Amino acid sequence: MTDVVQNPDTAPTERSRTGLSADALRRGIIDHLRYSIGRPSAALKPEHFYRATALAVRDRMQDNRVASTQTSLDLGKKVTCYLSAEFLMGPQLGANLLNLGIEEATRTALADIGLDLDEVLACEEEPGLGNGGLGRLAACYLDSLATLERPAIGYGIRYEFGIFDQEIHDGWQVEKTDNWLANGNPWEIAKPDVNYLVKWGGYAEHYLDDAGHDRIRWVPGRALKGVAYDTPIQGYGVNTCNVLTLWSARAVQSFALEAFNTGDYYKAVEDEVTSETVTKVLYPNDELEAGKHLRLLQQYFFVSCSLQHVLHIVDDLADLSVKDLPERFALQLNDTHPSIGVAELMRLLVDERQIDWDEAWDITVATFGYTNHTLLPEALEKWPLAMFAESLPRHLEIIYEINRRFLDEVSAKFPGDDDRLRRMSIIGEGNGKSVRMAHLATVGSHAINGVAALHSELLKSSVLKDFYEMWPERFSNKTNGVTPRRFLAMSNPGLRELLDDTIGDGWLRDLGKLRGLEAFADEPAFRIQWREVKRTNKARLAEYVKSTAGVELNPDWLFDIQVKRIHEYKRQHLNVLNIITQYHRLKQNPGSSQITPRAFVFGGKAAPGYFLAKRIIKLINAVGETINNDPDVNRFLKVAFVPNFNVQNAHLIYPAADLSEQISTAGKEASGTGNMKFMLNGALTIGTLDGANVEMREEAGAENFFLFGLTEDEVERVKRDGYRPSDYVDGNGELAAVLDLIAGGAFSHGDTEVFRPLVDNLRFDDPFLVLADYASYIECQDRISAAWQDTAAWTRMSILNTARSGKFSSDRAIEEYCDDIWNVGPVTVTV
Ligand code: 26Q
Repeated sequence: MTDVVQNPDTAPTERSRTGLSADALRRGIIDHLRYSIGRPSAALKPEHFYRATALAVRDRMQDNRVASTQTSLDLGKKVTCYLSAEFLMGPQLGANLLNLGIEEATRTALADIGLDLDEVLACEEEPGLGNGGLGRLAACYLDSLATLERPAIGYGIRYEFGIFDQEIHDGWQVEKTDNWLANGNPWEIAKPDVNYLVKWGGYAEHYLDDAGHDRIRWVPGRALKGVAYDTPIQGYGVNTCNVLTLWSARAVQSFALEAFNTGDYYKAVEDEVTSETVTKVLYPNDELEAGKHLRLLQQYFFVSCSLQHVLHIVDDLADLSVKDLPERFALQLNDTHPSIGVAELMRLLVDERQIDWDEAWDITVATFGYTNHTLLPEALEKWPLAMFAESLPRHLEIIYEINRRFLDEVSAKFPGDDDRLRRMSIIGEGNGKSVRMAHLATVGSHAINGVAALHSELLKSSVLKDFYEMWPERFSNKTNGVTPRRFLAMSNPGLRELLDDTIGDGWLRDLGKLRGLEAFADEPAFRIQWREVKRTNKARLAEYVKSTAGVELNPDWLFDIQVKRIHEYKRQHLNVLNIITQYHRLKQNPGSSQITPRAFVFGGKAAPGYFLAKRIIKLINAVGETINNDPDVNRFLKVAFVPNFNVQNAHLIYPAADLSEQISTAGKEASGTGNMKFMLNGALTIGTLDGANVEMREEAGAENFFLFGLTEDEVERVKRDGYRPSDYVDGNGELAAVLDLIAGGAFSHGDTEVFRPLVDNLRFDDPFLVLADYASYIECQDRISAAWQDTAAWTRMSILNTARSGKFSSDRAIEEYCDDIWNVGPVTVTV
């Protein structure tokens, strides 16, 4: 007979490194406090408890991590490599607890030693290694790849300083360096033995090889070393744990040694200092090509390390040769930032492995895919030829050869069309020659995609039109998505619980299941619960806004939110024009109590050198100061600018919105992903027919979406016909009055200079048609104010928005990439 009553002294307990119970976690945390932190109890601070907890959680992913790589190698499965200059990961502890299924156990473990999980979570310094949408998309895609059990490696740059911290001083943005590594990073594991030499500079020379063939040899001038830092990427509810490998630049010892031997010790140290600047800081100019030498080096550096790593894996596997590369690895280019990879892979194959050009080219094209994220001409990467030649002379030769063969192909298909050759060339003429990275990425990839249906169509009809005509079969759309784990389950615990109770928890892995909510949209009792969740979230945000922006918001008001990078095309200033219009109406008609009370919340960083964007931030704060302190209006309107919008505070912001502002000029926002995060959390959208808004409206139903503004076709037509913003001012007294208020110093203590550049820009240029869309926007906002009065109807629309947001899961997006572009299937990992 088996003894079911075990002796407590000999009962097997879970190991403190791997056990998932509260008891094992508690022992794991205490163990790390003692052996990894190593301080006496009295000296332990909150960040030490965070660090010990993070290390204990990291331990619990290690077996999965090792087994995941082992399984895909053993089974010969294809691996996706996502090459991205940015990964905006956000805080890791909460996400890992959720994906491992140990949130409650960890809460209990910490409570047992007198700690509160929420306080521990708040200690994490987030890795802000990205500017905005593109970097956050990469992070959502890593979460989905792991959750869908697809073997994957994210490759990027370990910036020592991520996106700057934004402070607001006197209404102006002030940038502070982001020292995210100051207290160490418990999630990464340094792999000093995984390192590669990256050479640059020097010159390329011709020589005759042993067989008498003319070959080209690169004699580089300088070198540095890339060292791998690995972060585990745990899937939700599965054993799959992929990896994010970020490269950090180091000086090459042997180079330094030479200087040391000749007695130039200081020169050696200096070299070290300059080498390490390559991964020092993230460039904060999104959507504006900067053309900086160091940026090109950053791109080449991380791509070269990543490709060398991939080829190293191939070499290590007995049954593989580089010819199998397309069968075993998919290399995805997240925009053009890593597109030097096309030339680098050719160099590694042709120069370093003596593969014949044609075969190397077939391998390259079959392996690379390219995702475009922008149509804005000023954002398309172009490197001045002279700069390129100085840094990467051999790569330039390779690009010339790629271009020569490519243009031969174009000529064969379109004989005599010289204009087409000039348009398609990888080398751009005019205004000084340059290397056009979007052309290089397109020519070097078998699959090219845009990030929303409209954007993918515009790609084919505008910037990549000629390429589409050449290879129509290479083009497709992959509408962006966001991870429901982080952007619903983790950040909106109230809604998570309500969903679980109402439709079960299947939505976490299959977001389409949210459709089950539609059946409850008309139930009064459910609507009350829905509103309670939203109100709690609004109270939570109000508290945060009070403590960071000093503005008090009433959770019963309509929360109208626009958070995203500050950019003219995103039109935060159009939002401000509405606020001033409402202000003006109240001032004109002080007795009015008809107005719907609204809290306008903004957040977002401006590129430090973007003059107008910085003035838009100042304007928001100036208007806020005036309105918030005016007793005539502050009973109906409040304006708050949340400083330092990042992933951490985004967790508080999206769940608290009633209304999401997605008001870009049609045709300019490639997709948007914040729009999806708001919809998922039950906000209604006021938006143009731009980016993914088009598909969100299709899913939600036109009656549950507030549409305004010109369409992309109309925008183009208005511009073609000679847009005159002054016509719109002359034809609209309210608009004229609003612009006069700003220009006349109503929000700047009489100062008529500070906002002049903004107002003049709108009156005389207005490149993003703010004034053309003004009347339509105001009319739409008035409809929204009226709709808010019918609480039941509003709640119904809110429920239906969440219910119909399933398409916008990054799981759906990643499945499409896996099926149509990467050809990678799931791999079950057993531990
Ligand atoms: C380029 C050269 C030099 C320095 C910086 C840059 C740079 C850096 C970041 C250029 C662009 C970016 C980021 C672009 C970005 O975030 N684009 C957004 O991508 C999202 C994901 O697809 C879309 O949803 C947004 O519509 C798009 O604006």
